[in-house]
Amino acid sequence: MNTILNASQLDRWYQTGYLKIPGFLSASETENLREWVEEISDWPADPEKWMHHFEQTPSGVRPARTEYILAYHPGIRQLLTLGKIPDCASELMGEAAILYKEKINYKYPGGGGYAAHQDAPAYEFIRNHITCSIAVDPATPENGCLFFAPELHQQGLLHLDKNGCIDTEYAETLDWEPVPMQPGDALFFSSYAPHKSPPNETQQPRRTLYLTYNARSEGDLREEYYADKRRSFAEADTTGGEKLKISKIGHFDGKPAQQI
Ligand SMILES: O=C(O)CCC(=O)C(=O)O
Repeated sequence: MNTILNASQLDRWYQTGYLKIPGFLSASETENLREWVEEISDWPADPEKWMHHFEQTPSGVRPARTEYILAYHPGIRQLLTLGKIPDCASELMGEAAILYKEKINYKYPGGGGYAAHQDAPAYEFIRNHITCSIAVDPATPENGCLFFAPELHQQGLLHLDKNGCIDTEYAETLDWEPVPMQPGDALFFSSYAPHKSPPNETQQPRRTLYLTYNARSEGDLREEYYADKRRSFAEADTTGGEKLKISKIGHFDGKPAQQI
């Protein structure tokens, strides 16, 4: 396993449950990523392949998220499966890590925020998981960067509501720290680290990649995760209940919409 992190970064990780690494991608890697994200957001709908999700914003229906990208983009595949991102996830996990899921959240102007939550309840098949987010655009409190409540990631699941989010009253008692990012910065976080984000109140998108890794010793579960997710979304469509979900927990505060 390649080691990348120094002792103070590891201390911060263990203490708070998250770790920002400024300038994690080089300038050319960051520029490639920006171009790839633009290509991917223009992919036409193809329900057999990638999964696009849309939301209603004040300027119309815009992409909210794209996931299940890996097989269709060689550059993204290489970035997510080889080198410093999986190496760093492995180092933080203390054992070899393998990709579980990947998504781009676009958060276009007026795009919705996310209620306080832990990721763990949405990832049913794994026990040990870490997410790496990579900023494509600058992320600020104004355009919807992540906010974390530190030092609670060792406490298992906190008080959850019926949507699988952290109970609102309890969430209000926590101390939330904004984690602004620049393009190419990485932010690793435990799937038990409480986080949330506000809507984008600016006129520019706030695009971010979210890459979740599980311990390889638990198996390669990515296909199983996505097959289950597609099944549960299809069921929600036929029951007419929560159509247009973008996640298995109800943390998205925006307005999911059909592509037009
Ligand atoms: O992109 C964001 O603002 C928050 C995303 C998030 O927490 C999630 O997708 O679970």
